[in-house]
Amino acid sequence: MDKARLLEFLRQMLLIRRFEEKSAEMYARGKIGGFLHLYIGQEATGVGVIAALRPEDHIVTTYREHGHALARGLEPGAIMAELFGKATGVSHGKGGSMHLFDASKNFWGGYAIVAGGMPIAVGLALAAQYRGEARIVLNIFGDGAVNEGEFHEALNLASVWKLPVLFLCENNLYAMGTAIARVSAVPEVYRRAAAYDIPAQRVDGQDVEAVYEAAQAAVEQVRSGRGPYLLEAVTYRFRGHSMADAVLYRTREEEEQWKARDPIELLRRRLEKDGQLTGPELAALQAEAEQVVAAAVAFAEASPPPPPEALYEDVYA
Ligand SMILES: Cc1ncc(C[n+]2csc(CCOP(=O)(O)OP(=O)(O)O)c2C)c(N)n1
Ligand SMILES: [Mg+2]
Repeated sequence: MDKARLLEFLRQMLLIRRFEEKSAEMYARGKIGGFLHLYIGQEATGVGVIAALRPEDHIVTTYREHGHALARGLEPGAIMAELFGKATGVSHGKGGSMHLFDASKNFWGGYAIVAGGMPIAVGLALAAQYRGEARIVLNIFGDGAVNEGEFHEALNLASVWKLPVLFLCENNLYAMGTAIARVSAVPEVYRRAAAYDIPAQRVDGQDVEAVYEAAQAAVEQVRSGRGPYLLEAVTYRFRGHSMADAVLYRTREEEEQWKARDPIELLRRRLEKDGQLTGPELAALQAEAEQVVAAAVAFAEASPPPPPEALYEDVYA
């Protein structure tokens, strides 16, 4: 894979990591209200898959979506302002962390209901097929979604109608405090696709190159009109489910094992070993992430809250 692409992956992952660390800090300082679910540890998954899309493709995702939004190119300042509940936020300050939205980027949110985005993704795919558009839909969900009725309804309908959906399960092994193996008879999510005659693959979600390559193949299949595909990326969230989670349901040893496979470190080491990344280049990327996030916070701080009359705006369309 060429150096420019790998450096771009590193740049995006560093930005997401810094954005999330700063979000945690802003939450602790009372600047961000409501829920806050961090993407730290899972960066390679979103970055690798979203890089395989075209701008006209749709994305429907979950509440753990800051990284997806950044990888899609939503404005970092407008995302941070949304977390702060400000009028300049991507959802005008009325969505918050779980409801990032940008129609100009075909980024249709941010769903707080587990599996709730799946039927909507299938609907967007049906619209694209009906209108003869070449675009596809990326639908991102967690391992917690796979025992919801909507998962099965969405996969079945997408397969019956050969709809252009790439289902991406970010399997981080836990749904809140519940380990997937405790609640799923078939904990390998990709195997479930066979029940709906959907081709599927499992990929190492910590390896951005592997994710990108798997996503490219999956996207090609979906775009060709042969119907949906299910990609399962096995990954790990390094922090709690949300900021309110003391993480009492897994061992510190398990966490350390996964942190040894930090997606950013894996890519950094690979690039350095191949002589494709120098110390000053890395420092420049880190400084850029720091600067972009600092500017995003300054923008969010300086922005006004939505005025009271905005309560009645954007309610019905
Ligand atoms: C239908 C529904 N049931 C329960 C919840 C409460 N809830 C919020 S997040 C979550 C866990 C989902 O885990 P997963 O899909 O694996 O995503 P992750 O948080 O690991 O990214 C649950 C049960 C919800 N939001 N929606
Ligand atoms: Mg999960």
